[in-house]
Amino acid sequence: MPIGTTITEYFIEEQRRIKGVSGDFTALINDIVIACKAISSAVRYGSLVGVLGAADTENIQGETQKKLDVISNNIFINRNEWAGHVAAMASEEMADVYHLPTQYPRGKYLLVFDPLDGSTNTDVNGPVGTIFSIMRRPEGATGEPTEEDFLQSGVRQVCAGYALFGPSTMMVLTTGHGVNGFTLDQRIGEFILTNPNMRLREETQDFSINTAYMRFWDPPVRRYIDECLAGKEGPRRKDFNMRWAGAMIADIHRVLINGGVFLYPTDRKLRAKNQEGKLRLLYEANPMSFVVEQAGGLASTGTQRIMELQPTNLHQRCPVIMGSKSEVERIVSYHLEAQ
Ligand code: AHM
Ligand code: MG
Repeated sequence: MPIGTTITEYFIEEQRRIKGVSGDFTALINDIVIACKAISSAVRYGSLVGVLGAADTENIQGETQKKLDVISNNIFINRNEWAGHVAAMASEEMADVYHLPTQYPRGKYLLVFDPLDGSTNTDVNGPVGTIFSIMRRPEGATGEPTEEDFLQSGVRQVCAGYALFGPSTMMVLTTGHGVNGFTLDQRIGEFILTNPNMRLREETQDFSINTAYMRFWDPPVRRYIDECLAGKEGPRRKDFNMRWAGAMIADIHRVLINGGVFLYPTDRKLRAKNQEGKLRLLYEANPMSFVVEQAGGLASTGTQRIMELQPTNLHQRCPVIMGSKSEVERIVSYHLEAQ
């Protein structure tokens, strides 16, 4: 049986189309792909290799880390620190910028990642994934990269994507020219292009939000969900479905395939803790926004385009509303009307 287009082949072809490139970017993607395969393997073997459960440590957000959070973070670091393509890295699991060991050359890219999004799902054999975003180090910056260098808005991302560890392992990514999905063929250990040029469906009746927080929501979010729940008898004149995997990566992947909207909005409870949202801007909201927008969707806080937010710190949070264009536009219009 012929092997389809591998992810390496895809990026080498892409590289050939751009004159005078060094190949650094293609090599970096290659290391990210290997890291995702290694994380996929650790996730897949679960209890058999003793990687489930808590790690007895907390991350910068005060969340108890899972063993797999720590393992995945280490895999991502080890795979990407040696080759000379990145200048520094940052992740959900590390308080500060990760500076490369002195023996390794510094490259021109900054890499941010959430090594295992939705990691509470590991204990129940639910879907989890890795999210990453690549930026260029600002022009003229010298010495070791600082936090400041990472504080770039999402529109400056060079590439972003995710690996989803579900019944099959997939990588979905964009370099700003559409979105492509690859499925890991476990028989040969290669990601094969299975979902070229992914586009978000316009017509939709799915929404994805944790309704346990309904009593804390702001009126525009409440209005949107109430109208969905009213179904055929309500102003939308159709019935909706609700889905919540508990891992943003799985919920947004479903939105990419089936259409719909994913919301993790700000609410009264989060604001009382001085949080603008739950999800983190640099390594969760921005990369997923880049993918969704490149597939023809929209990503907003309710009042602002996520990718235009100016980050002020590495672990900043923001409200997230993303998915099919018309649904996000509707929710944004409800926010504008409420102002
Ligand atoms: P994590 O990066 O620590 O796993 O947290 C992010 C996850 C998202 O994947 C998911 O959408 C959300 O947290 C679920 O939160 P909640 O438990 O409040 O529904
Ligand atoms: Mg996460």
